[in-house]
Amino acid sequence: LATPEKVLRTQMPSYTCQRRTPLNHHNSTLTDALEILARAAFFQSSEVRYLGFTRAVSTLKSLPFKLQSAEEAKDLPWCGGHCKTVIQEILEGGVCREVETIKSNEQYQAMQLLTGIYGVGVRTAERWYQEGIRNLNDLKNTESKLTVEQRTGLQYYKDLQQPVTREEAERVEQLVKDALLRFSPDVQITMTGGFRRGKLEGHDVDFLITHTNESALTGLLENAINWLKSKGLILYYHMKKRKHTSHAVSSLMDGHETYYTICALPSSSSQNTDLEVKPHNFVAAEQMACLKSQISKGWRAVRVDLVVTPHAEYPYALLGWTGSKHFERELRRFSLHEKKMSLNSHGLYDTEKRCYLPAHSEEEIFKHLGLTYISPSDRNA
Ligand code: DCP
Ligand code: MG
Repeated sequence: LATPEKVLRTQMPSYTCQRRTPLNHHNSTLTDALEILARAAFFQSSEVRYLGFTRAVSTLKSLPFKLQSAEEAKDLPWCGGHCKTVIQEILEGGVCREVETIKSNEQYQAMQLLTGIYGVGVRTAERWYQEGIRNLNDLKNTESKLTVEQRTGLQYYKDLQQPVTREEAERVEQLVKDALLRFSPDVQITMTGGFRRGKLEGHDVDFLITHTNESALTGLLENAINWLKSKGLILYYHMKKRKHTSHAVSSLMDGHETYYTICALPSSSSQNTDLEVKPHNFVAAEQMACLKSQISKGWRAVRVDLVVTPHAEYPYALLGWTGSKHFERELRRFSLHEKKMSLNSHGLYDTEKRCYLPAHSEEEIFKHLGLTYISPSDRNA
């Protein structure tokens, strides 16, 4: 007779967006190992292997109990083949040789370090590695070749490596609200990303900004950023307007304005430190020296992403920016393959009926897709 666990294993839906993935789960030894294999595949630009490992990780995170044997893994979606071997080795011997080899591999370690710098992607890190760059010190000699973004990433490296706590995220939220409400009292500001999913820390803080009156959004974020800058609270920013998308529902805004910033978050205990933070020149050569320590200045650098969305697209933007990345990827894959609908952060397009499906809430989007609603805290895939 099938045990309840066996039933759960054999009936686990294949798409991540069809099931709940809580923050805390029962198989972290396995997922930690598989995540290293996924990252190594990502560094090698092997999309297929990256997705294979990532899907196995997401399945194990959804499992409401601890997996006992590799035999059980064969019932689970995406946990066969290579993943099953890894699972077996770990469950039987505690470690996986392949994972241990990767962890001690020089190129893996260098890629991990270099891609950890703000503004450095896999291709840049790979090129640097081929040029002999192994650590931050090696980068000093090539400083003139770095982009402004990368130089800023180096400058605040230590601060940006340090996870942002929920308490810090809430203080960032207060700063962002102070700045925006100054220019528009009815603006709506929502913290998205990992913190909306209940994470206790993150690598940045993400916000979504909207207003029922679309014209109130014009220039709003720019004004708020300039105000924060005048207070010395912005160390760096760049703005990206997303390329024109056929999904845009709004007539005034053809893409979401996104500001990628690094803020100087004043320490909680110090008072009026915001006025003492000096304006920063990102390009000065001697700034490499700042790498040594960013601590005990009364503030820390925090990455903050700010996105403006027209009100009509807000539920789609909220769903798109809450993540996790893998949950989003699976939602889009499910929409297209199972429902012939194209989903992004602007809207949902039914390719058979040839129409956009408006929504007033995230719940309504799940309904359009014929999916059971999954709350943000269960989207930690
Ligand atoms: N996002 C996405 N695809 C991208 C970038 C972002 O789907 N290429 C969405 C999903 C992410 C969310 O935006 O969850 C926020 O992006 P982050 O990179 O900040 O991811 P998290 O907030 O989930 O992680 P962290 O807690 O480390 O910040
Ligand atoms: Mg985030």
